[in-house]
Order: sequence, then C-alpha cells, then structure tokens
Amino acid sequence: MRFRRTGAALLLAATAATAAESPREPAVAHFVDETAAAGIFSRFEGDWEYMVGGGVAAFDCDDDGLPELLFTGGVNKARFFKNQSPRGGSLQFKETRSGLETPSALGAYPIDIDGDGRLDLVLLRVGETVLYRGLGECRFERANEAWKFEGGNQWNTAFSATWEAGQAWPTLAIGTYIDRTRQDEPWGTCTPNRLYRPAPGGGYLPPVELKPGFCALSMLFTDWGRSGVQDLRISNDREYYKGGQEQLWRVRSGEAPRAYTATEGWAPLQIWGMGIAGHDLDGDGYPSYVLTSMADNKLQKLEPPAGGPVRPVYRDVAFARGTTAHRPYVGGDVHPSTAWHAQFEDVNNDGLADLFIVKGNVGGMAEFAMIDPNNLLLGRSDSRFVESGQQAGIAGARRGRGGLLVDLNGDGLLDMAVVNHRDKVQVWRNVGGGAAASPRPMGRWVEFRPLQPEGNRDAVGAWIEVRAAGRVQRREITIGGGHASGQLGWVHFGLGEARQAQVRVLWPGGAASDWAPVAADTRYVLQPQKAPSTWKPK
Ligand SMILES: [Ca+2]
Ligand SMILES: [Ca+2]
Ligand SMILES: [Ca+2]
Ligand SMILES: [Ca+2]
Repeated sequence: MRFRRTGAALLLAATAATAAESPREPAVAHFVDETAAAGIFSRFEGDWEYMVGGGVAAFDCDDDGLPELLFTGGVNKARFFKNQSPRGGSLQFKETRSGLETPSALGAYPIDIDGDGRLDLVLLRVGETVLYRGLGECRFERANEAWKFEGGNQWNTAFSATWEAGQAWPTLAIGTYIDRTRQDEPWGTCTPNRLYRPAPGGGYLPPVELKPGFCALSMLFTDWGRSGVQDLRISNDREYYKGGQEQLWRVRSGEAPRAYTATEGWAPLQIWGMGIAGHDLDGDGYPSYVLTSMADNKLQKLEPPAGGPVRPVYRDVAFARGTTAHRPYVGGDVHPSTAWHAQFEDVNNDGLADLFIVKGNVGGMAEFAMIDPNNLLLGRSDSRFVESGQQAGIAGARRGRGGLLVDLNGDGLLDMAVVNHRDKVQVWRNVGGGAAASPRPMGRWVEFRPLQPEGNRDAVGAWIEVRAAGRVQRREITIGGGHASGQLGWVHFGLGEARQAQVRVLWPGGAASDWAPVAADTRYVLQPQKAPSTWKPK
C-alpha cells in the first residue's frame, strides 16, 4: 500500500507541465471495415430481454499473441472466431467450434478463474450466468458445477472481478437488470446484484446479495483511491430504478460489502448508466471515470485529497474536457445520443489516451437520435478531446452496443470490434495514417503482458507505469467495465516519437518493481523480480 501512495505523489510533479502547452491537433488514425473480408459474421438479436447487452470478448487462447474474438448473439448462439491474421496484414478469422456457442448470451469477459494459466470465460446471459473453463487450444467447457458457482436465473447484464488479499481465486461480481417476470410493469423491479467470494480450496461460496440493486449495466472493480484495494463501481440505469443512484461498494477482505454513503463523500448521481471506463487522464495517479448514458456522458474526476484519507468525491469534467458526446456529430439528427461501451486507449500512438464510445438507439425511441454514430475522441495536448469518428471512418448508422479496441493483427495499432443491436457485428482494421491498400504506421508503441506465477496470473489490480518523453502514463489492470465486453491480453501504450521508455509495475499487494528500460515497438512480458523479457511470436 505504501509503495503506491508514494508513487502517486511523486508523479504529480512529473506531469504538471503538460497543461501549459498550446494544443496540437491530434493525428487521425484511419479505420477500414474488414468484417466480411475477415470472415466475421454474427448478429445480436432478440426482443425485450436483449435491448441491452450485446458484447464481444477478445482473448488469445492459442498463445500466438493474436486475440480471438467471441461475439454474443442474444437469441442467436454466440460465435467464436480464431484469429489467423498475418502480422501487420489484413484481418483474417475463422469460425471455430470452441464450446462457448451458447444462446441467450449478452456479455462476455475473459479471466483466468482457476489460475491454471488458461483463460476462462464468463458469459452473462438472460437466465443463468455460465463460467467456462479454458481447456487449452481454444476449447472450453462449462464449469458452474465443478466450481460450485450458482449461476442464477436473472437478467445478467454486468460483470467485474478482483482478487482479494490472500486469495488464489477471484471474487466475482455479477450485475443484474430488471426482474424478468415483470415485463408488464418493469419500473422499480431492479433485482439485487451478487458477489461471489471464493471458497477455501477453490470454487465459490453461495453468493452474497448486493442490495439494493438499481439495474446495473456496467461494473468495475477499480482502485479509485489508490489504497491498494479495488472497490466496485456500479453504473445503473435510471430508466427502471426508483430511488436509485450510481454506486460504489467497499469490498474488503473479511468484511461484508457495503455501499459508500454521502457522508463519506459519495454524492448521489442519477443517469442512464450503461458503461464505465477508467483512466488516469491527468497524471495525478488517480483514475477518472467515463460513465456513458443517454444525452450527455459523464467524466468524473476525483477531488484531490487535501491531506487525510482519500474520499470518493468526484466532480464532472466532461464539458471542460470535451467528452459529453451528447448528440450525433454527423448526419444532422439533433436528438440526444444513447451511449453504451466506453474504453480509453491510444489509437494514434501519440502518448495521449483517446476515448471510444459505442452508440445506438435502444430500439425505436423517437426522442433519441436514430442515426447515432460511434465516437472516437482523440486526446489533445491541452487535455481536451476532439471528435475524429468521421475522418477515422467509423461513423456508421447501426445501433451499437458493446465494443472493443484491441490490436487484432499485432502491428501496435489498435483495431476495433462492435456489436450492433439486431444487426451484423463489425470489425475495423486500424491502418494508421494510411489507407486500406497502404497502411502506414503511426507513432511508436510498447505492449506489456504482466504475469504472476500463480493465483492471480494476469496481475489484475496491478498498475503498469511507463515513463517516456518526460511524461508518465499508467494503466490499471482491471476486469469488467465497458458495456458487456471484455478483453485480457496485451496492455498497450502509445509512445509518440519516443524510441525508448522505462516501465515499472506496482504489483497487486503493493510491491513495486524497479524502473527498467524498454524499446519502442516491442512486446514485453513483465514478471515480479525479473527484468522485462521481450516476446516474439513462435
Ligand atoms: Ca490467438
Ligand atoms: Ca483457467
Ligand atoms: Ca492518442
Ligand atoms: Ca492492429
């Protein structure tokens, strides 16, 4: 714990200079829709119980360094596609039998639950949530019974996980939506969320209910106050709760979970909460959080603690930073937007985080925009964000829900996948500063895979810090958030023009590694008490 607090304070000084620079217009990364050519086809369909969700998961289950894709299909079966893309080339996938082909799925998150080094999958479904154990070579089998996991029979719409102190298995949080039996009068029928803690020796204890539930559409375990422990943020849909609000649950080892209160600084906020994304935007060590909603989206920044314990006091800076994204930026529809998945990544590798927001009308809500293109907001050097969706080539007319930015062809440029409601999914290849026929690299980058020897193998809860060109960037390793969509794998940092950088890891539990030099355009495996080791495809 102490390591972390010290690190955060030191870095304040290192990054304070950025605000004074005059803004540079960011370079636009170009995206090319390669869905059909890549061999990807899937549709998310269904009525009432599938109006939310529609997620995609990215994870590398054959250890070639390229992520596979699993698309949930609503009433259709989920579809799994093995990644066969040539490195740096056009996207190529092949639908393969994985064991994950379940209907009724609306969200998917990869996670190594049993710590055997093979990724497992959590599939959120209308009905039972199912845990799938990875068997290797991209085969999976149902594990609810083996792991004593009670999957319930709810409308399961959100997921996050953390490893509590001393535990080899993760604590799982499942968010639920409306009471499925109350479709005629759904208002005020939000069902409790559930927290599953590991049983001694593996598997799960019966779930603890997180009450009241306020119709959760996104959850994220995140170390918001840099205490060394991840608490649970829940974003809730005001459309269906009565007397509800956004929630932050204190989840501490050996204690019953409890929601933070207004007395502790957690101010009531009512939004149509759909997705959460966190990132340390200011270099002060604390993550800010985007909360997607209908009309204006929120960007919550922690009030700097003035001595004493850090309190969960947030102020909205979305307007000041240019991230409200409250109505379509092309197409002329003046109605407000409906936003779902949110994710911070650096798509143009300039060292500044960018913000991806997937949008789409719930269905036929005429008071909201019908043509509501996804946003790709580029971070600018003056800390504001500027829209690039149209120039980037991603401004479409489909009703988006889940999505991901993830490097699908291993070239250090983050590509894009989106699930659309009652429509085809889409994948785009990031061709940098070039075009479809002539991709051109954009900026430098470095990617990391933190690995621990056992238990929490993927180091969920760790922070990776990268120092380059006089700035420090940092990322928290989390599982959850976004909208119904998860990924686990290489952690990407844009480096601008820097050819060298330094990296260190604040491991879960508080130990900090020493700063170590790394070269741009390279992938490294990071392990405790070892120097970074370069990774190359077999
Ligand atoms: Ca792979
Ligand atoms: Ca596993
Ligand atoms: Ca950027
Ligand atoms: Ca790429």
